[in-house]
Amino acid sequence: MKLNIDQLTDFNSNKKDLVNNENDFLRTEFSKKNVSVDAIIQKLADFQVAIPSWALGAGGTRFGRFSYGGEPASLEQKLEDIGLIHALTKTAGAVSLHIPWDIPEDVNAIKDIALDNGIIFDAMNSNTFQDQTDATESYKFGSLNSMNEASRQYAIEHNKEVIKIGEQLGSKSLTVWLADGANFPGQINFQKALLNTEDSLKDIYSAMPDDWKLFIEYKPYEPNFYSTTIQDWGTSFMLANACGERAYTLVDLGHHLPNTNIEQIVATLMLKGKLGGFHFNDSKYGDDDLTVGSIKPYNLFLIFNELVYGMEHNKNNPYPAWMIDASHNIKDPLEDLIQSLEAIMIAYAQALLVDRNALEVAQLENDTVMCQEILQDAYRTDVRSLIKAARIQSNAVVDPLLAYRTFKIRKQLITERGTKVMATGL
Ligand code: PSV
Ligand code: MN
Ligand code: MN
Repeated sequence: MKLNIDQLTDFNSNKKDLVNNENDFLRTEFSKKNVSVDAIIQKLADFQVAIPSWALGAGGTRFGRFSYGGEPASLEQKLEDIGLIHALTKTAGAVSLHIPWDIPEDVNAIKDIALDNGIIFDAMNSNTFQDQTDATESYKFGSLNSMNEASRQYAIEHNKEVIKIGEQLGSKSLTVWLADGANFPGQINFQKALLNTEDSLKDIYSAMPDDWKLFIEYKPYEPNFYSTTIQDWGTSFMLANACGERAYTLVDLGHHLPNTNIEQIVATLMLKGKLGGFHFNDSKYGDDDLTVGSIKPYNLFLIFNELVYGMEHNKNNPYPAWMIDASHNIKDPLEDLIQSLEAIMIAYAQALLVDRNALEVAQLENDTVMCQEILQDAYRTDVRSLIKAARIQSNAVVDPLLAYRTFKIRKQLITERGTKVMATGL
């Protein structure tokens, strides 16, 4: 199904004045602090986040999956679903594919659907964390870190294959996340595992076209519960440096031990020009992949505060590749993604509102109280009217969730597709 522009425009009519009035108040308040609300609205309108192909069906846990109905059964349908979210929000103009879950059968047809929906192909994801039915080598005891030369080579070749598919689609980056590690002490030799990983990544890096980037994702545990070879940002950073200039660290918000200061990791990586990719989600305990902003919104704001600072000051850092890496087993996946996009935009808008000149003065004067006040002044501002204004500017709808429900999109998808469970994915 596809939404037409008239439907969307009708939905916005009579909301424009209200949004404008709300923003007039913010305009006056923040101009006193030399913060331009209109420049912020433009930045919000430009912001695009990739949707991963695996987030469009109801997620599962190892205890089961509950289908939502109307879920996409093919890559074509997944792109159509992203197209719907993008039409409503104008913030989801990219897809991140997982190979082999989403190998395009007809590359040109897939490119046409993406183009038609205003979607570009962001980072490609390789999958060496599970054996496929036709696999001739196993990843049971590791992939790029494996002591088994044949498994290692098989995983390297898979990544090179992913690059080739990505090239055909117009992607410009590869994300490597490895489940490689050990479940028990003594199971692997840490040093050899790390060296193998480094050699394998260098091999993959050398197979990338010159205008491609490599993103190396880290994660402290799961599925291995004793050790993970790329367990933290330091290991990822070291490997990225070993690979070369176009290799970067990827931060996934769920890939930290509780209470880790993620905003400081962001600042450090951006200072060194090595923050390449970013996966949004939220968590209470581990890699919970919950809706962005559902648990720790202040933390998300503090992280965005560093991202905004880095984007303004660290010109050596590339513009990060943003992706939502969240999926849940009880929510409508499209509503979940709309909520995540909303939370991302809110945190971004609040971070853009920070009075950076005043903050610098307060920091120089060691006025700790004022430093906190300045950050919280931005965090406590209701920025939803700025996001609505950005949406009006880019022909999205002011309230995407309400529109999704009003247009009865899920019901229409169920009528079109039935109650099928998604073909591939988590
Ligand atoms: C692993 O937990 C991860 O965060 C990686 O980004 C994967 O690509 C994704 O989730 C899906 O398994
Ligand atoms: Mn991730
Ligand atoms: Mn994860």
